[in-house]
Amino acid sequence: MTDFHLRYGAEVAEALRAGRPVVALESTIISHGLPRPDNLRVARQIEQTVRDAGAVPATIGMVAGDLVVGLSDAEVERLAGRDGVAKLSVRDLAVAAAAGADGATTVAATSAIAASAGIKVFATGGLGGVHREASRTFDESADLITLARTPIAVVCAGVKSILDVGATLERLETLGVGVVGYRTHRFPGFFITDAGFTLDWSVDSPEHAATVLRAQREQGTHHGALIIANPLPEDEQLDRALHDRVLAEGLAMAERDGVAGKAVTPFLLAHFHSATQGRSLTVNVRIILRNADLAARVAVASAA
Ligand code: PSU
Ligand code: MN
Repeated sequence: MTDFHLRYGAEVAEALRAGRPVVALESTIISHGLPRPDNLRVARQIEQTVRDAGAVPATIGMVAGDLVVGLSDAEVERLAGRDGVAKLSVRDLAVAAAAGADGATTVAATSAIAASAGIKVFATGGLGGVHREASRTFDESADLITLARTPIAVVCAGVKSILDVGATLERLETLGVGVVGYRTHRFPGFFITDAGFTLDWSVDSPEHAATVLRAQREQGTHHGALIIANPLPEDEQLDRALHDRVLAEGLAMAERDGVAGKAVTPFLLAHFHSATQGRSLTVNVRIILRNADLAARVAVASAA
């Protein structure tokens, strides 16, 4: 018999025991969201950014069937460098463990694992959401339903503009997931500073965000996530015309090639990175590092 482990990195285990601030990080952006070899360099930069802001990074993923909260540098390198790393949403975790697989966790899987490990804050790039044409394809990311039942703060740059942003916001409302803008009332569209939708609420500091999290816990309304939407400054976003052209092209290619299911998001991201000659990659990296920094500050404020 094999037994199925959930392992903690030593530093993360110690930080959790001591009540020090910890930030969960996902691994799908490393294995499926960013091209090699930049992905490994970026994964390390994300962790360093969290450290620089005073928190401990806990990158989550699966190595040979073991779920690891706080991958070592060698384990991050393994998930970044190999072919055949599976993209794992929540439903895949047990099956992949039984197969002894290597896998990268999505927002859904990472938040579920992080919350059960007692981690309160998670940084990512952008959430999954409702795809365009979802009324026909039913393609809605499991990120949404999972966030509805997972108590964690997720710092992100909204959802990617490849999705139906309005429908995603409607679903988050239905599912009872809190959404606040960070110093803005405009919901960001990942590569784009403003996706064209207004938010009811905003927070203006990490301490303010930490106060919301504490209020959720004290009210007992913390069964779902709090999304902290952190837009890129306007002068750092992807050029709008370039963005719109590449997106239209990518959607047409995905349709033509019959790309479906969990392959859709990686396909469109890879198309962006090649069709913009790396400009979307630069923007993508800035998004993740800014989110890692803010998440660490929220974790520090929450632990204080
Ligand atoms: N956003 C990014 N890059 C990514 C993803 C989101 O900027 O790689 C990944 C996240 O892991 C997210 C997943 O949870 O895509 C959503 O995939 P799907 O649409 O198949 O649920
Ligand atoms: Mn999907």
